[in-house]
Amino acid sequence: MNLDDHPTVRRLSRQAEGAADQQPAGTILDGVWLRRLALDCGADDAGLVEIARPALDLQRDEILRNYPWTRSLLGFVLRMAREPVRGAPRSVANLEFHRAGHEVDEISAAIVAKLEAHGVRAVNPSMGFPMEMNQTPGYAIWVVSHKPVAVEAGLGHMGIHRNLIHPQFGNFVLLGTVLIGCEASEYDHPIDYNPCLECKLCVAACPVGAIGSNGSFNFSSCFTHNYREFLGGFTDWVEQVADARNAIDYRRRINEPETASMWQSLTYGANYKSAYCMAVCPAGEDVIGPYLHDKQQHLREVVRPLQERAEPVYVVAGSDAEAVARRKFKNKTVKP
Ligand code: B12
Ligand code: SF4
Repeated sequence: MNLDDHPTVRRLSRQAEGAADQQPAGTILDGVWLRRLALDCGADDAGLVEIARPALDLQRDEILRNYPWTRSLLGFVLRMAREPVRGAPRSVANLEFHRAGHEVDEISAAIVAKLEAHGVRAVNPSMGFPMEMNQTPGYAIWVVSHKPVAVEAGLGHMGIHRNLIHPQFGNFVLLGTVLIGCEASEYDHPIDYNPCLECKLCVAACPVGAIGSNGSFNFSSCFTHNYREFLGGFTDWVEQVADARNAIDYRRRINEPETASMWQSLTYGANYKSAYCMAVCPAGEDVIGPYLHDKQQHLREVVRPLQERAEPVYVVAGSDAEAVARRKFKNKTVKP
């Protein structure tokens, strides 16, 4: 068929010029309107960053490789409920991580739908998973790294524990980013102080010592334990199943609660094992009050129950994480 004769093409070509579904190149969107759009779609705070911002150097090529039309990034935060994240039962904390995570994805999708209706190209990379698991070597599996965008968008700074701390909501936020095909009339910039108090409660609470008091972060320690039921740990579990000689040998390697926990993650969404760094953080205007009022109470009610919680801790044999877990946490069972 001749493309010019197709009904869709004929209908479009009859329409007046300018009615095509893409904004003309060079369109500048109102920054106030864009931030308002994010809030109207459910975000709790939002900011804008231009693609040329030097702080995006590490990820610009990758963003443009996938979406070469990107001109601006709309970063936003969604508040999480604090008490569910803080309490010892991780099933409750994980419910809140999943709920808020899905909400971030829905907000991003709503923003993209609105922009598309205005003829603006836009894309909503996921909050966390799914990611690009078959990524070209040398590239990250995530499509956008939300934290640097959020920092540049004026939504907070990373604390010692590397989570973004919003000046008001503290670290109890999840992040989203929408890539936009137009420039904005104005952009945001990092806030002029770090809400992190350097109290180092995150350092004290992490069961595998992943957070250094100098702000260094041991990816492997966190990933091995906290992500036991995500990608890396799942592979190990599959290999244990494959290597087990029989059911008794399997149960020797992986006990019943661990199997049940893996089933739960596969059925209801993967569950984090700790996130204690986030749970104990007292920073942020809405969060800090009770901590300033009575630090001992914060230690008693939030920090110690997590430190004293009896639970398996997953480590690479012979690692720093194994040494820390054995030395500092007598109630925990170290599983190399
Ligand atoms: C990869 C990843 C992880 C990895 C690595 C974490 C990390 N710090 O980068 C692992 C699996 C460990 C992880 C764990 C968690 N994550 Co995560 N994760 C991501 C992801 C996909 C990308 C992160 C990223 O951009 N990393 C690159 C840069 C920016 O990270 P970075 O902090 O600078 O640290 C890296 C390097 O700079 C370097 N580094 C760090 N410090 C130092 C110091 C020195 C001196 C040097 C040389 C290098 C160095 O090593 C780090 C690890 O690679 C994002 C989602 C996304 N698409 O953005 C979520 C994200 C960062 N995670 C998030 C969350 C909630 C968590 C957990 C709390 C999950 C949980 N419920 O338990 C934990 C917290 C762990 C922690 N304290 O950081 C949230 C953070 C929300 C917030 N308020 O900041 C995000 C933004 C998801 C979201 N959409 O909200 N995560
Ligand atoms: S727990 Fe304390 S040191 Fe750690 S990030 Fe929060 S305020 Fe900073």
